[in-house]
Amino acid sequence: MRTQVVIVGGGPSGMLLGQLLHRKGIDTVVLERRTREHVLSRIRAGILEQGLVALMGEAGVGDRLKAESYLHEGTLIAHNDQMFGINFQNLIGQSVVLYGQTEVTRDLYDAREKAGAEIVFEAEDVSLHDADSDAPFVTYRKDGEARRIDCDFIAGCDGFHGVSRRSIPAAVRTEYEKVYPFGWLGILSETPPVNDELIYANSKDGFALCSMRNASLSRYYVQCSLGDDVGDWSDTRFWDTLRHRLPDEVGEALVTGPSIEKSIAPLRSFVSEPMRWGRLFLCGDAAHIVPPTGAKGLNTAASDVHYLYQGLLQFYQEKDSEGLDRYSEKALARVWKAERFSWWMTSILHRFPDQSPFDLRMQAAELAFLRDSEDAQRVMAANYVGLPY
Ligand code: RFL
Ligand code: PHB
Repeated sequence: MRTQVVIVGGGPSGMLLGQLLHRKGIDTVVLERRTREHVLSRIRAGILEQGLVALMGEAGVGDRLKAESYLHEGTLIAHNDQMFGINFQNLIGQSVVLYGQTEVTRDLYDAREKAGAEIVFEAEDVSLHDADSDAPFVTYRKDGEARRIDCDFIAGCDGFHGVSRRSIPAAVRTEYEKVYPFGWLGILSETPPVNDELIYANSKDGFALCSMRNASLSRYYVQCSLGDDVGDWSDTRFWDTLRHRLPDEVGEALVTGPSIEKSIAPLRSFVSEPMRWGRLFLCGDAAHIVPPTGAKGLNTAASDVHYLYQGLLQFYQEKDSEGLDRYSEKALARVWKAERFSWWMTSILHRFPDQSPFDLRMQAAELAFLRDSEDAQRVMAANYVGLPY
């Protein structure tokens, strides 16, 4: 079998790229290791930048997002018992929207199915071959049967644990990594959110985040120890910990209930350079990871997709490879800024095991400066709503 672009990974980046290309008549096959149900059971990002919203519109899947997403004009930041707001709309005239990654992916699956474009779920042993030649191909197994797809290009959209990045010879890659000494425990509960806006809280016992999915579905996170297991965290322990880390007035307003999902994610900053090797292009978590504190993971995956989509269009429509040749450079320039912002948000909002009294004062001064300086708030707002593509 032959196609123009093989997309490895049917997460949000692979599906968005596939849909954008399909609308321009460029043929793709998506190979996804898991089932559709499994991918849609993963609860991840919630905040979308306008760039991603616009791309969803361009991919023809913007209607439900437009109707059901929630506009967030700002955010709240708490430090111990004090809380202040940052209004992105007033500061820079832009906002973000809240629409879960699960819904983004569901809309893209539905659109691909409607278009009749090919997606192979439960594709096993996906291997990339001759990606640095003019004739790359991908092999995999489906229902025990070996299959091969020849193609022009391979898009590696298979996440941090995927096969694509590892197909680039180690001598070609440079990896940058920072592993944080804590994780996030997240729960989903069918309770009304404690506030209309998100609350990022730095308390003496650690970080907490109040987020949501809709008026009756809340998403909350607390900083936890690296060795913690979900089984260590009863719902009661979670709610007590969360309430304790929020300013009193917020904690008192918190409505608790049974969790319907509970998971732990380690926090990591990671970048692998370059993002292109021959005819293989990496997108999203396959090439980089950010700690979720800045809500940048999914949004940075989307900007990669934008650059790769533009490069492929230029190649197929104008026979010009300039966009593809510059893909890695353009994507990485934006990736590193998202890495910096996510690292900064993480460093000012969490408690670190080895923090000295001096470090704590630095954190307090950063937060006081952010509270008091409109210039500092404008910088934060520009990064949070998303830097231009
Ligand atoms: P994904 O979503 O990981 O999708 C990759 C897909 O590739 C498949 N796959 C393979 N398919 C074929 N062959 C193989 N060998 C394969 N190996 C893997 C996988 O099954 C999967 O379906 O990457 P993508 O598309 O780049 O999207 C990136 C986003 O998912 C990610 O940046 C964010 O979700 C990060 N992230 C969060 N970001 C936020 O902004 N806010 C959050 O609250 C947030 N929480 C999270 C997160 C990431 C997590 N991970 C990766 C464990 C919580 C977690 C737990
Ligand atoms: C979420 O709603 O899951 C969420 C929101 C903001 C973040 C991280 C996660 O920074």
